[in-house]
Amino acid sequence: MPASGTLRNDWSREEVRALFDLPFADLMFHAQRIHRENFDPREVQISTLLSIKTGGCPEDCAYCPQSAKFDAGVKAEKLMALDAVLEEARAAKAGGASRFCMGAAWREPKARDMEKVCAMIEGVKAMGLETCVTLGMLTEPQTAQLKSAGLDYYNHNLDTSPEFYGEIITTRTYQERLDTLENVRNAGINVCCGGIVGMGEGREDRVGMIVAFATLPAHPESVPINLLVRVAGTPLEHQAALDPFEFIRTIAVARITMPASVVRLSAGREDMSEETQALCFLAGANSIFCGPKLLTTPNPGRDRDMALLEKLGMTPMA
Ligand code: SAM
Ligand code: DTB
Ligand code: SF4
Repeated sequence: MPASGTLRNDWSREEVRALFDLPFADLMFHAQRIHRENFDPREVQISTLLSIKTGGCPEDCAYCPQSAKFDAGVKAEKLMALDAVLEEARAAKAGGASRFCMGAAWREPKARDMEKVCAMIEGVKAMGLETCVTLGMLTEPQTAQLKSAGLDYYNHNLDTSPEFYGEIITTRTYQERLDTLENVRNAGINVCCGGIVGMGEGREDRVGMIVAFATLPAHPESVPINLLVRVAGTPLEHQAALDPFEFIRTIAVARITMPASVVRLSAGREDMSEETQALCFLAGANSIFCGPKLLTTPNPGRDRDMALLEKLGMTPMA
């Protein structure tokens, strides 16, 4: 086992596989020890999501209800107006969120989109919220522009292992994702990079996905682990449900390999028992999306989440 507190980005597949293979109690014990050395286990960071540009996306990500290639009943909309975005951000802040994440169903933003999104970032930041956006692929000048607008985090997921990736997305390469992540990192913006489990990948793909995050030149500051939301009309609609213990193991291995990163128990909580969510927190997850909607799909509402946190003696991170 690695010395605790040490950040390593030379994780091998064998090491990560061995973590996944540990007896559950040993894996949880190890994850909790690392978690407690780096964080207060009672605290959970709260982010709120808003889809600022919904649907009509040219990409073919098999999980996504916003792709124009499938009919998941999501209506394509234009980029939201600044005022409406700021109103949502104010409500998120009042609801206890510390970060406001704005998502757009784009392959990449155009110049005029960039100006509008930068105004949104400036407005949200002025309210005292941390800002995060996810807009697809970015060039170096675009990352610089976002940085000057005051962007704190950029979300761009690798989604799965390099080997399984081609089964899920054909319109954008793994390397293009890595290039965007490098541009974001070089601009001095915090990186939020995670993936999805439960898409029909095997244990070895979950190993490969964690290795991909943990061997980036620097660990992402934020690592969202999404459980596939099986949306009718997408190719993954009938995917078999993943065993919750496999999801919890993925969280624990993310925590152990990236000790200082905030690991987000991201999409999929609507279909998860409170007990599974509690085990995810014990495994080292310390962030959630709060609010009744993710981008287009339902999420437990604020009241249910606050009741769960209360039962567990957990509190929102300032
Ligand atoms: N269009 C941009 C992009 O993909 O880079 C940003 C928005 S995209 C919706 C953000 C992330 O949401 C995806 O990378 C994926 O990991 C996650 N996501 C989308 N649909 C999902 C689903 N049905 N279940 C779980 N996660 C999902
Ligand atoms: C991430 O990893 N998960 C969030 C956020 N980054 C943008 C999105 C989840 C979307 C779930 C499907 C939907 O609501 O459309
Ligand atoms: Fe488009 Fe992002 Fe959905 Fe892929 S995940 S189809 S890029 S909105």
